[in-house]
This record gives sequence, structure tokens and C-alpha cells, in this order.
Amino acid sequence: MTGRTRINIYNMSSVQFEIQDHIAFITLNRPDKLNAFNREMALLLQNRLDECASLHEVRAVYITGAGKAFSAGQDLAEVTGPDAPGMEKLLAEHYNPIITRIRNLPKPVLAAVGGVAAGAGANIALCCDVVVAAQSASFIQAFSKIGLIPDSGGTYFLPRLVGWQKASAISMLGDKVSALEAERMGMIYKVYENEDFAGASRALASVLAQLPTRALALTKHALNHSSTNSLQAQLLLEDELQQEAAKTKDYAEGVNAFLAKRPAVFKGE
Ligand code: LHQ
Repeated sequence: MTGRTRINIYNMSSVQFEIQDHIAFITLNRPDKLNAFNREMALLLQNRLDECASLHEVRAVYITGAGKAFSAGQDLAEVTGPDAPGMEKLLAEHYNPIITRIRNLPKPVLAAVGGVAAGAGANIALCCDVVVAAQSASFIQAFSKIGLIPDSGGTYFLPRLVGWQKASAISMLGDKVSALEAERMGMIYKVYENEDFAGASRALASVLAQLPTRALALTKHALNHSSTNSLQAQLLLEDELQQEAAKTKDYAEGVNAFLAKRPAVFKGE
């Protein structure tokens, strides 16, 4: 695919999907509901993530929200009424598969949080490999306010990102954590000024898309195991994954480019 090629797919949908320059742009698109998840949107996001995994030309994934929010989490209008999907469906069929797909996707996934990210919306962002935000964005573990516990991996990722005490307080109090605070406490990677956010976050996705994709996938795999493995098990895993990385064309290119004192051109192979 050339640098100019752009594929627009499903643009009228509640999950927009577009591929450009090896980046799959996924936009949560129910702006009048602050991109809250209904069943359709949750299932569509899973489908789009599957496409990202299977399409060879996709080397990085960029997830954002349309309008002023990233996502307000579960559409609370859809949890009541006779046709409401039951609680067992909401996690087992909606959120758990989304989180699992993002963590298992063998490509870097960047969350670009331009506004509020609440409930499952916050935790979908926080499970991504790189999380950046606009200065006016915020993160809210909104669950306690409606009598629930943090789901979508919140109780897994938050303590690992910010430590037990902050995770515990933020989860219980449902504080609105500003983007700057989130950056300071290590919840997210970086904050950009509002006016720079779109350009800077896309530029970062572009950097990720040009890196050696297989090595990034193996890095992700190693990190996925690091918080449950012993040191010895993790050293063995690193050994195994490094053997695999060393077989890639990108590794050969990286070393050759270094020795030839020229920039490396990685192909994700
Ligand atoms: C919404 C929502 C929303 C529907 C804003 N739903 N319409 C798992 C298992 C089972 C069940 C439940 O959920 C889960 C996972 C979860 O995600 S639980 C957490 C669910 N999310 C929340 O509790 C957050 C609810 N929203 C809010 O607290 C606020 O809207 C925030 C703080 C996100 C933003 O506040 P504002 O910027 O002041 O916006 P707003 O409240 O005025 O909302 C704008 C519109 O969006 C409004 O609609 P309207 O028709 O009145 O203009 C809201 O009703 C709608 N909206 N969140 N989750």
C-alpha cells in the first residue's frame, strides 16, 4: 500500500474505520451519547479489532472518539428495560472480548483520548499500549457512582499503572482525573495541548507504524506476562521471544542500517 492510499470503510457506522499509511484509525462514533457503548458498537469494535489483527498492511491501531468525548462507557439507557442485555452478556460478550482483543493484537494500539473517558470507556483506553490525551481530557472510574465495580480490566491495569493506593482511591471515589494528573501518576504516556492533540497523536501513531512491527508485537507479548511471571520465567520468555525477533527481516535491516550509518527502513516483516 502506498503512503497516499486511504481506505474508508464503514464511515456511517458507530465505529468508523479507516486505514491510512499502515495505521488503522478506529473512531468511536456516537458523539451525541459521548460515544457510550451500546451492543452494536461493542460488537463492531470487536470486528474492527479482528480486521486490524488480520490485515497485513495495518502496522498500528489508533483508537479515538468522535466529538468531545473518548467514551462515557456503557450506554446506561441500554441496561434497563425488557430488551436490555443482561449483566452476564455485557461483560462476557462486550467488554471482556474488547480488552482481550486489544491485549492480544500483535500490533501497537494507541488510545488518543480527546475528552472524557469514563467507566468502561476509561478502561478500554487504559489497556492500550500507548495512551495519550488532550489537556482537557479526563479519566473517570465512574462505576462506584452507580453501584458497580471497575470492570473492563480496571482492577487489573489501574494498580499496575498507578500503584495500589491511587488505584484504590480513584476506583472508590470515582474522581475525575485530569489528563495532566493522569500523566503525572503514570496512568497515561503523554498529554498534548488541545490544539496540538490531533496532529501530535497521529504523528505518534505514524512513528509506531514505521517501527519493526514484529518486535513490537513480541514486546507486547512479554509485557502481557511480566506482572504474573517470576523473574526466571520472564527471563526464559525474553530469551524465547528474542530468538523469534532475531529471525525477522526487520532485525537484519536494523543492524545493517546501523552499521551503514543510514536510517533503517522497517517493513514489519
Ligand atoms: C450517556 C452516558 C452513558 C448513556 C453520557 N450512557 N448516555 C458494565 C456492566 C454493566 C452495566 C454497566 O456498565 C458497565 C461498564 C460501564 O461503563 S459502567 C459506567 C457507565 N458510565 C457512566 O456511569 C458515566 C455516565 N456519564 C457521566 O457521568 C457523564 O455523562 C460524564 C462525566 C461522562 C460527562 O459529563 P458531561 O460532560 O456533563 O456530559 P453529560 O452528562 O451532559 O452527557 C451528555 C449526553 O450524553 C447526555 O445526553 P442528553 O441527551 O441529556 O444530552 C447524557 O445523558 C449522555 N450520556 N454518558 N454512559
